[in-house]
Amino acid sequence: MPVKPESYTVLGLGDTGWSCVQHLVRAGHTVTVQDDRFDPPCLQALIASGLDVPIALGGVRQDWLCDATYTVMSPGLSPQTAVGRMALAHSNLMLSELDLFAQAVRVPYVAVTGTNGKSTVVTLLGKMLEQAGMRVAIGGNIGRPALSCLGADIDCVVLECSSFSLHYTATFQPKAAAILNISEDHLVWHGSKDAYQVAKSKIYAGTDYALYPSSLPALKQAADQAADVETFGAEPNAHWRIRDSGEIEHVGVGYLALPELSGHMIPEANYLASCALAHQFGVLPEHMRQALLEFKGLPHRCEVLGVCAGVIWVNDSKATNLDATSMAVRRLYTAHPQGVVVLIGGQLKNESWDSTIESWAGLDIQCVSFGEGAHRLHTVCLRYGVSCEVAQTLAEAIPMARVKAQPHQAILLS
Ligand code: UMA
Repeated sequence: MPVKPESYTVLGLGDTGWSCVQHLVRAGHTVTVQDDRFDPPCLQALIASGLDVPIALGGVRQDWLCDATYTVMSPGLSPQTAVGRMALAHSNLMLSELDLFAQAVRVPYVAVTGTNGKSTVVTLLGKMLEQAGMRVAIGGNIGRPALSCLGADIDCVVLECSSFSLHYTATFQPKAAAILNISEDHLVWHGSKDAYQVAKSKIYAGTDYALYPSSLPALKQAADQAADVETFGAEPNAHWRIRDSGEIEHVGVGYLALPELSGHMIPEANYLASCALAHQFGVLPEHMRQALLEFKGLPHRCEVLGVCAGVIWVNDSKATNLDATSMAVRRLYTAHPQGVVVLIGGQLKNESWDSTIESWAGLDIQCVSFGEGAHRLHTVCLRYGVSCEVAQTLAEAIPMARVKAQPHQAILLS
């Protein structure tokens, strides 16, 4: 069916904005693009493409916002910024890249969001669907714009959705949608935790199947928009849960014996969410099991690097927020109660580490802090009696951690 040409202005010329521009031009629409930076990342690609698309740089043009039927917002653009406020005030209709994807896609798609574990779940889910013989494209926040999943010879699309991109969606309707967890993150972008949760909950608008953690009943109302709603987690009433025996059960019935997994320390909730979503696509338990067996985890996400002098080294450097670090330490300490040395630091977000570090007090957990946040973390450790040494850099911190760790203990790079 031919598409009626419309006028769009795309805000932001990063990966997402550039992907939107190409998609809209290809579809025959009138497009302008603007970025308040003077040298946005995809400017050279746009120039080299020779596409006849007017560009405004170093600011945003009110007349272009008013003239366009649609403003497509890049995910990095917070509504709290001057550009975001201006777009809000002068746009006719605001859209996300996910809406353009939803309008163009011709195969079913599944959407996954959450503060932590999104990339792991979309990757594992993709592998389960592939085991079942489906041709799958994976995209979104994982590093490949959703629109780049179009056009390929595929049977379904799995999208990692950030709260940023969901915030601007208007017409996104996945076949199945999941929120994995919600903890404080991106509060500056959204303005408040409530606004963050509202943005995440938009994933359920228009979906057939909504999945949420049994530990977060506050999501029930949003999830109930879907015809079919399920929960996953450790709570006894969860539709998808893991029995003490290690077997995954679905609505009280044994479903899949979780195989012995190695090479990574992924939270079990991520397995449950992947199985629940794959089930919606008719994937059989044996295919899920095979995918689980072959899945080695993602690089730098609770990745077991190896054992050296009896000490196990785990790289979780992709942890982007305090909750992810806290979860990784908890899991590693459960597996290695002999003791854990945590390398923490780098640039800290504006979060309070107090309750996390306080929860390590009295346990065999020691820290080496490094980089910009090293002294702030050292102060918090002192406050709760957690041993902490300060290093200037990560390179300096690694041998310090090696000296602290005893055989059978673990070192976590967070
Ligand atoms: N920006 C400006 N002015 C503009 C437009 C953007 O200053 O006019 C800034 C933004 O504030 C931001 C940066 O440019 O700091 C990038 O923004 P963008 O929207 O152009 O980003 P893209 O290059 O399109 O990359 C985005 C995602 N980035 C963000 O959401 C910030 C990528 O996720 C994603 O992989 C990519 O689309 C493809 O889908 C990255 C990310 O950090 C990994 N995501 C956050 C996270 O995971 O925590 C949500």
